[in-house]
Amino acid sequence: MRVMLVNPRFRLPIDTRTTPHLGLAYLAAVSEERGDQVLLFDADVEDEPITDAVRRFNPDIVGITANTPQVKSAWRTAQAIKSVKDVPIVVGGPHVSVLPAESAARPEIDVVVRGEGEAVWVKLCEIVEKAQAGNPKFTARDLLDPQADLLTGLLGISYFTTDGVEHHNPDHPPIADLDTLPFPAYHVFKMDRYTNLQPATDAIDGAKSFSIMTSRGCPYRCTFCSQSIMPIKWRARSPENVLKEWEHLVHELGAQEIGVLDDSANIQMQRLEKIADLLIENNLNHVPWIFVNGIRANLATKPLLAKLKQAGLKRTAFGVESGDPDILLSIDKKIDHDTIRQAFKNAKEVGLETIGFFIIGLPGETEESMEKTIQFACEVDPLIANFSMMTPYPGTKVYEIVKRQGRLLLNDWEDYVFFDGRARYELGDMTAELVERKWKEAYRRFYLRPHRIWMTITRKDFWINWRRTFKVAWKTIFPSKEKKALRKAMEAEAMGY
Ligand code: B12
Ligand code: SF4
Repeated sequence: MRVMLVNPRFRLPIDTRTTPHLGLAYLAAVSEERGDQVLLFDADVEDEPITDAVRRFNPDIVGITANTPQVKSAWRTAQAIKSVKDVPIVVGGPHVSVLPAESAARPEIDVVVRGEGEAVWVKLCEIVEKAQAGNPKFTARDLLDPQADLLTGLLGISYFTTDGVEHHNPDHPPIADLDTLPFPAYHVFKMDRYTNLQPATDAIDGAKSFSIMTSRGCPYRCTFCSQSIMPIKWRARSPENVLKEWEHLVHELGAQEIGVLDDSANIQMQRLEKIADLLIENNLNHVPWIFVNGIRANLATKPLLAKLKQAGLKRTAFGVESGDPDILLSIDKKIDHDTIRQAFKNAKEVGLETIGFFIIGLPGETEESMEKTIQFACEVDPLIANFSMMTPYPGTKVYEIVKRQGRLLLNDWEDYVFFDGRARYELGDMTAELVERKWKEAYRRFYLRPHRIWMTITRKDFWINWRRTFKVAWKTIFPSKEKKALRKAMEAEAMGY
């Protein structure tokens, strides 16, 4: 079968790096395992309009991914595809998993896949393939025909049959053994068009960077986090399976740096230690790698971090979120400030670079609590402090709180990005003015301390990358009207197909 997988165009309103989509890389891999021919269309790096690609490739099924700010672009992309061919169009990803009916109800979308996608995608392709074999004129409408009843038994999907009836089949069980998955199919991407994931190495832009996920899910449920996409049960790949992919990335794909994307990689410390041992034993520790997301601070012991450093780990992040003990308690992070202090201390003592993730504007915040967050950031003093303004994503507890008691200031999914310097909601005495002021202040006060300025300008990365750093800093602290213009440009481009 000819399978087309699409990452719809969505550029962040800052000059960010682009990276191949890992979820689509997995879907491409399971499709190839089935024997399908795969065309990966990443609109962020393609030159041709998607309509040309559809005409040329003539897909039998199309899968589009969508997180929240991307979902409207996914719909526009689906419309463009349908204007060329009435092929079954399937959407998946974090946003549609939480709000499946919204997308399933759209005429240009045929099926929504909720949650982890590989197993459901394979079964759906089998259904479409079988139906097409029996009917050479098969279209998307035939897939949704209530008489044909093709989709009833498939778990994990939502759709509307052509008689207008809404269907939400029960969830598909999570993949029990992640080692059974093939490695992500990076060869279907135009790899030379991606810049690196994060500047993990001093080579910066142009370094061959790959992502890896060694575990899926997270057993915690912080009130602000969109974890609903993955099952609550944390599942891990075996260290041996991780090693095999690591070898593949370094020896066959020439990885110069690796970003580990796990939500909580260190839930089982022994497993991580074993991975580190294997990387050392197999001489893979010369390739620097980073934890892109936070690892749990309560499980970041000094011996573990020292072993990881020896295995090539260059930088680790910790989700701190708030400097205020009551706020920290209220977001169910299940951690305290002394544990976080200790984790930063451990990381620095073994020579790791650190990133701290902080949130300004959590429900219940006051000027004092935000002040404590800024002070705590300065105290633990990571190499990189990332302050986000609280964005209530659908499916999170914060979203429910804001909807019930607050005033949501966002009315377009495309506004659900972090970088535009505008508060997303007001709640009680917490005004947008206060959140925006403290957010800007957080960046200014953290980065404009004399020792930080000195530290920044004496780093090699800074001088290699100084234009971009200034641009991002300028836009962060002094946001412009750029985002609106960017959205208009994107829409205009999409309408022109
Ligand atoms: C790496 C990452 C990034 C990277 C790269 C994103 C990318 N293109 O992959 C960067 C740094 C660019 C990024 C940016 C953002 N991210 Co991000 N990111 C992640 C992270 C940590 C890992 C993504 C990943 O590779 N997952 C592993 C793969 C296997 O899972 P997956 O991509 O979800 O795909 C699976 C399923 O979703 C499903 N699926 C997905 N698509 C499709 C399509 C079809 C057809 C089917 C059948 C199935 C299917 O099947 C896949 C395989 O199981 C996730 C957290 C997480 N654990 O997923 C957050 C996450 C996806 N990001 C999130 C957010 C909010 C953002 C930003 C909006 C933040 C911002 N800056 O404003 C931006 C948006 C950027 C953009 N242009 O769209 C949220 C999304 C919430 C939401 N409701 O949309 C997440 C879930 C984090 C969180 N816990 O809150 N992100
Ligand atoms: S913030 Fe981190 S620890 Fe909390 S639920 Fe999300 S991934 Fe898990």
